[in-house]
Amino acid sequence: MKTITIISFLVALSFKGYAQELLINVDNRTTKSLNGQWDIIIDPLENGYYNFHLKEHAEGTKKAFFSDGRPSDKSELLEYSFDTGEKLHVPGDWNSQKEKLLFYEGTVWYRRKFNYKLPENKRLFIYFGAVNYEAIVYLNGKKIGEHTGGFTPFNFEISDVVKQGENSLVVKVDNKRKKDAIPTTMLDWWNYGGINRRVLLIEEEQTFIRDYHVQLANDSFNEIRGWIQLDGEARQQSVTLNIAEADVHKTVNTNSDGYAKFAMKANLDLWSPENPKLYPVKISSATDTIRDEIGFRSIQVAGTQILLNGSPIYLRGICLHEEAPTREGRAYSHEDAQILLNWAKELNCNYVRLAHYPHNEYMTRLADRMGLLVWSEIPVYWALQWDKPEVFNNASRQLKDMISRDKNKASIIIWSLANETPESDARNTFLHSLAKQARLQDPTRLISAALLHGKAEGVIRVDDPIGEFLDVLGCNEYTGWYGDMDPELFNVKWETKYRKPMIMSELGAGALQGFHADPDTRWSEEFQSNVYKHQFPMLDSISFLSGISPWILKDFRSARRPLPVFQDYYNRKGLISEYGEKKDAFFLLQEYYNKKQREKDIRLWQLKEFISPGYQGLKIIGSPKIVEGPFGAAVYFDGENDAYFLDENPVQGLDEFTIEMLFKPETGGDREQRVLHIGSVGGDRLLLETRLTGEGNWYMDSYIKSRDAHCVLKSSDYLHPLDQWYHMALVVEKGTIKNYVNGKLELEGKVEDLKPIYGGRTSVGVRQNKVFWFKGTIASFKITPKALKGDELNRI
Ligand code: GCB
Repeated sequence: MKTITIISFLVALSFKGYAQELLINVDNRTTKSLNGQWDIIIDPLENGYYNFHLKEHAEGTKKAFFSDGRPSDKSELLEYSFDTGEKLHVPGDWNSQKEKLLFYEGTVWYRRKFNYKLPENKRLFIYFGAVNYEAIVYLNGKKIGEHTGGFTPFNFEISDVVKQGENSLVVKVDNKRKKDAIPTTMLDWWNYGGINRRVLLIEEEQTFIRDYHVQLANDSFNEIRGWIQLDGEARQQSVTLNIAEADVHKTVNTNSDGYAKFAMKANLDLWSPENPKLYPVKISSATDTIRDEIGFRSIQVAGTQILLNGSPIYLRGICLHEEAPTREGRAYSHEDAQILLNWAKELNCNYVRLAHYPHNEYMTRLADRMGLLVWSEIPVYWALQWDKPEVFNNASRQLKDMISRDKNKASIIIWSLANETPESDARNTFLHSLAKQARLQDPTRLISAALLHGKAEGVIRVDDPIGEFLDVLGCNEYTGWYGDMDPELFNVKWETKYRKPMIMSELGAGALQGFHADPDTRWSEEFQSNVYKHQFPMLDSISFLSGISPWILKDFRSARRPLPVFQDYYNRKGLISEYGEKKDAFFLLQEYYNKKQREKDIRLWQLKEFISPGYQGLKIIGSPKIVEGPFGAAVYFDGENDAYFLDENPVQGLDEFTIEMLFKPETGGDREQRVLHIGSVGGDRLLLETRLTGEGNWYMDSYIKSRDAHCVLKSSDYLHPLDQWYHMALVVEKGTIKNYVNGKLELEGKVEDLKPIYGGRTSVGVRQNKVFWFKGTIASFKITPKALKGDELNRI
C-alpha cells in the first residue's frame, strides 16, 4: 500500500487534471441523482472561459459562464444565459442528442440547479461517472476541481461550498482531440462529448469507508485478502468485515492513515461463468457501514493456459464498444448493459472485451451477476506521445481509477494496458511502468495488452518486447479483411517467443447488414461470414491460444469510416447492425462457440502449484483429503473444500513441481464421481490415480515439473461405459511410465498397442471387470534442464 500511496501522490502532484481519491461502490451509498435535463451553452470559442485576449476569466467575473450570471437590471449587457437556452440530457453525449452537434468537438457548458440541505455532521461529494474529455467543475461560481480523461469516474468534496437551498453547478466540458491526450487525435470510434455517465451527490459521515479491496488471494482458493480505507478525522477505528454466508467476521484496526489490511480463510463457493455466485458483504466501522456484493474466484496462468479457479478456461469472447444498443450514442444505463450483455450471452460467450476504455459501471456490475468474464482497458490506443511525462501521468491516473472502481468485481480478470501501440523504447518503458503500477495496485488479476504481430515466411510471430511484462498476450489480426481475402493466408503458423497464453483480442471483417452477394464481394454478409469460416481452423491450430474476442458485437460510429452507402461513418465489423439486426456471421460465431464449449467444457479436478521449500510439506491447492493410499501417504481429492498439508513430501528429490490432471468429458453425460488420488511410491516416483464413473469418454492430461526435469506426459483417450468404477493410473519414475491398475503393478499388455504420440502416450482402462490396457516405456520422454521455451512444451 505504501508504494501505491506514493504512486498516487506523485500522480497527484504532477497531473493537473487531478481529482480527489475515488469513492467506490457508489451504488450502495446515500446518493441523490442529478441526472436529467441540464441547461447548456455551446461555446466553440471558449468565450465563457477566456476574455478577448485569451486570458482566463477570474472567479467572480460575471461574464464567465461558470458565474451563471443574470443581468442585474434591464440595461446590463450580459451575452449568455443558461436560463433561456438549450438543454441536453445527462447522462448522454451531445453528438447523438442534437443533429448539429454530431461532429462537434469543442466546449459545451452544462448547468444544473439543485436544492440541498446538508445535515450537520455530514459531508457531501459530487461524483461524475465520466465526462469526455476535460471537465472543469464549478459550484456557485467557485471552481471545485477539474478532471481529464473521458471514461473514468471522479469526485470532489463540496461540503464547504454547497449552500443550504439552491445551488448552481456548472461544468465546462471540452472534447477537443489533442495529440498529447489519451486517446490521441487518431481513433476509430466516435469522439462523443458530454457528461456521458451519471452525476450523483453523495452524502457521507464525517469519517466514512471510502475504499476497500476484498478479493480472493491470488494464490489461494480459500483465503480472502484485502484492505479498507477510511476517510475523515476519526481514522483510527476498528472495522469489521462481514460475509455472513461464508461465516466470515473479521475485525481489524485502521492505522493513523485510516488504512487496515486483512486476510482470513473462508469456505467459498467460487464465482465462475457457470456459477456467478456473489456474496453479500458488509463492512462497518463505528461511524459508517457499506454493503456490496462480491464474488470470489481465482485467475492465474500456467504455461500457455489461463486458469479460472485452477482450471484451464477457453475464453469465448466478443469485443464491445460502449454504444447504446437501441438508440444512437453512448450506452449509459443498466438497460443498455442488459441488452448488450444478453447479446454476448446469446452468442454463448463466457467473456467480453470492453474496448477501448473503461465502460460504465453498470456493465461490470451486470457482468458480475451474469457470469461474464471481462477484459477492461484504458484508451492507450495507437500512437501516443510516449516521452511526455504528463502523458504518462494521464495514463497512470486513468489506469489507477479504472482499477480502483472495479477491483472488487469478480468478472474482471484482465486489466489491459494498451491497444496496437507502435514499438519504441519510450513506449516500452511507458507500458512497463504501467504494468508495474497495475500489479502493485491489484495483484489479483492478469495484465495484458492487445499487440500487433509480424509475418515472415508463412509464420506470424507475436514477439512484441512488452510481452515480457504481460501475463497474457493479446493480439489483433485481420487476416482476410485488411489486404486480400485469400484462403491461403489462413494457412499460416503462429508462433511466439513467450511461453504465455494468448487471446486473439481482435479479428473480423465488415458487412452491411442485409447486403447479400457472393463471398468475394466486400461489405456483403457473405464476405464477412467467409472470413469467419476461414478464421476458425486457423485459430484452432494455435496451441497457445486461450480465447478470442472478435471485433465486434455491434456496428459503431467512427469518423474514420466515411464510405457512402456501406459505411456512412459506421465501422461495419459488427455482428449486429446499429439497429440491432443480426448478421449471418453472428450465427456462425455462435455455432463455433457452441462447439468450443462442448470441446472445452473441462470438468477439472486439479491439483496446482505445490511448492515445498525444504520439503516442509506439500501444499496442494484444490480440495484434497488425506487418505490411506496403497502406497502410503496420499492426498484424496474429491471436490470438497479442504486443503491439507502432508507431513512428508511424497516426492523426494523434487523441490518444485506441478501436477495437473484434466478430465474432459468428450460426450458430456453424468459426472457424479470423480476422484483424484495422489500418492507417493517412494523415491522419485509419483502415483497419479484417477477414478471415474459415469457416462462419457474422458482423457487425462498431466505433467510434472521438477527442479531439473521438465516432463510432459499426456495420456490417451480413455473410454469407459456406464455405472462402473474405473481406475486409471500412471506411475512416473524418472524417464519411464508404467501402468498400474487398482494400485497393483501389472506390466502385462501388448506393447504394440501403445501408440506413441507426442513422444509417448500410455493408457490403461478397465471395462466391466475386463482389463484393457496398454503399457510400455515412453520412447522419447524428454528431460530438459529447465522449463521449455515457447510452444515446445505443448509439442512434446
Ligand atoms: C483495430 C482496432 C480497433 C478498430 C479495428 C478496425 O485493430 O483496435 O479499434 O476499430 O481494428 O475495425 O479496424
